[in-house]
Amino acid sequence: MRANFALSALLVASFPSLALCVNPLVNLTYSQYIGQPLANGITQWLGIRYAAPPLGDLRFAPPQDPPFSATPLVAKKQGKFCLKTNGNPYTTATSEDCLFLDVYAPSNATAQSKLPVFVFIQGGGFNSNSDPNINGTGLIMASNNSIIFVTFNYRVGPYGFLTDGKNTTANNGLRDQRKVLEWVQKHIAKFGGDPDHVVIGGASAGAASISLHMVANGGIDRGLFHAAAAESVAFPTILTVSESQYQYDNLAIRMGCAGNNTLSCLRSKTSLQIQKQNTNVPYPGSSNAPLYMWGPVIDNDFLVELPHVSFLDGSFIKVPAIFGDDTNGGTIFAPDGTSTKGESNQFIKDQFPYITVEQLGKLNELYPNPAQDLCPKSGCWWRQLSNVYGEMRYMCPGFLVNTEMVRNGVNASYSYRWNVEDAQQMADGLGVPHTAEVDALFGPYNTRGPAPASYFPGGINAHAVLVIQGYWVSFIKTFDPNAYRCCGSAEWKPWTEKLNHRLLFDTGGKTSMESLDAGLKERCQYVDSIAVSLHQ
Ligand SMILES: *[C@@H]1O[C@H](CO)[C@@H](O)[C@H](O)[C@H]1NC(C)=O
Ligand SMILES: *[C@@H]1O[C@H](CO)[C@@H](O)[C@H](O)[C@H]1NC(C)=O
Ligand SMILES: *[C@@H]1O[C@H](CO)[C@@H](O)[C@H](O)[C@H]1NC(C)=O
Ligand SMILES: *[C@@H]1O[C@H](CO)[C@@H](O)[C@H](O)[C@H]1NC(C)=O
Ligand SMILES: *[C@@H]1O[C@H](CO)[C@@H](O)[C@H](O)[C@H]1NC(C)=O
Ligand SMILES: *[C@@H]1O[C@H](CO)[C@@H](O)[C@H](O)[C@H]1NC(C)=O
Ligand SMILES: CC(=O)N[C@H]1CO[C@H](CO)[C@@H](O)[C@@H]1O
Repeated sequence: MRANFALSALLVASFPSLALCVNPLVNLTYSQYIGQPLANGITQWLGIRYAAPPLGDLRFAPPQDPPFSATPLVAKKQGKFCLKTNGNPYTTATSEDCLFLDVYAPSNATAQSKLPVFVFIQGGGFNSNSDPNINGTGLIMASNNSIIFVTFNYRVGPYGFLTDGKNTTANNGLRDQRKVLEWVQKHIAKFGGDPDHVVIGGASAGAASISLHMVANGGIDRGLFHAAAAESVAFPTILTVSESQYQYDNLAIRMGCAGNNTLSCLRSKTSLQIQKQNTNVPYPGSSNAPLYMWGPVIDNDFLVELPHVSFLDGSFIKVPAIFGDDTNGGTIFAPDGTSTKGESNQFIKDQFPYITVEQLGKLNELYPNPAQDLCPKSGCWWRQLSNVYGEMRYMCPGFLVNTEMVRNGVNASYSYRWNVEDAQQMADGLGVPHTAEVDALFGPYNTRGPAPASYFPGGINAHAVLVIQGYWVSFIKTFDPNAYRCCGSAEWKPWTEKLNHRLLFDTGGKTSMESLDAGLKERCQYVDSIAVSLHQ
């Protein structure tokens, strides 16, 4: 009796504040969605449509507003993710109808909370959705339930990046992402979020997307985001619309659509028919298909210049930003059978078709391969190629952005290296591979996985999870990674033109600041010097 009385007194006492909390049933005006409060004090809304299904005439078209629905929709299930290139055409995990987002918010947030918002752009080389369905509760709990998390799918491969230069808009996959950022502006306050405090995050092509939103339309700031945290930014080959015409023509030919009306022919096919032909072909002049063929193009609208040039020119949105990378960013991409210098060079040529033989020769000088006999389980040029590719495509471009930020007046420019070694990844020869830290940032249970065993509670790198979450939560809340950093971790000092230093995340969660060594600086100086000729 006594206990019951105490309980009801407690309920009455807390009722006024409960009444203010965001209702799990959120009215987005075009639809109402019913979220699901979880035991950990967070409510999740899964599978919210942020755009109309991109089907029929909307295939290869920019995203349109979502349709109206009168009955409230139960937001309990994630949407399917987008069709990938080189995928199994019969998989049911993906669908052409894939423009969905998920929101995670503290259940006690109110419409007045104005919580910082973290919008994460997953990677996948613009040809797949590599980490759909990230669970935001791990990072939100690391913030003591004081941030909101949004994750989403966007179109990739031909669905996101096909253009014929006449009747289609280019870069629709990036336009999907922008549609999400506009959605956040319109609706996130209804979940307790602050539309004037939006941090965009992303890994790999997601980080590349961040860089492209920064330079989009020549760097016009639409107020869609206020800080950015980019993990392993990719600077791929960027073609103009006309240079990419061969991709369109090749698909049209293989689909049996050659003729006067290729676009309506392509739109008349089922997605299964397209998926059966959704494969890559070599860049003109290369021997083999690149890892990722479809991608952003210079369309004189969304993209007006090569990203490298836009950053050099200062034509980008100037917000506090983190741009960092993993120690061995190339290992998961370079074929582990690479056993000759010729094979190494050919792989680079296949990804960067504009590279010259002189430039390849210079790269061979800068990346010698003295320890060729230490490779019993792999080709003896695998690690050499991994180093070239990892630095050209990811690490050096990241430093370029760090530097151009500062040169253009943004002092809050932070760099890092994730060097947290996991025994299995080391044994597999991967070193500390591309985007490994994503599993730590969200917590090892919360990504597509499987996360490295050492990141789980009790593992030697479990502490590194708390450490990276501390920095990210700080940055998301204050645009400074140090404000709430965790448990004795190092002060993360900003990048300066003079001090090219970065935060080093080490095994076990140890942290320190490190300066770039002379060899890395020299290699990146050369890589930067050829970036424009490579169309990066
Ligand atoms: C949802 O919001 C819109 C716009 O404010 C309003 O017209 C509509 O009546 C609301 N729906 C419900 C069910 O409250
Ligand atoms: C929500 O709960 C967290 C702790 O979980 C607390 O720090 C925060 O102040 C609460 N927010 C509101 C608006 O009550
Ligand atoms: C996210 O994690 C929480 C805590 O484990 C769980 O309750 C929730 O259902 C998860 N959400 C999804 C979409 O898996
Ligand atoms: C979360 O709470 C812990 C324990 O009170 C505190 O040390 C930490 O700074 C808090 N973090 C944030 C982001 O509020
Ligand atoms: C394509 O258009 C041209 C010019 O309008 C016409 O001469 C030709 O017959 C058309 N070809 C086909 C296959 O319809
Ligand atoms: C950046 O740092 C410089 C040197 O400390 C300072 O003069 C300048 O005001 C800072 N700029 C901003 C935007 O904070
Ligand atoms: C299918 C379609 O709309 N085709 C049009 C593409 O654009 C050219 C040039 O603007 C038109 O002539 C086609 O009719």
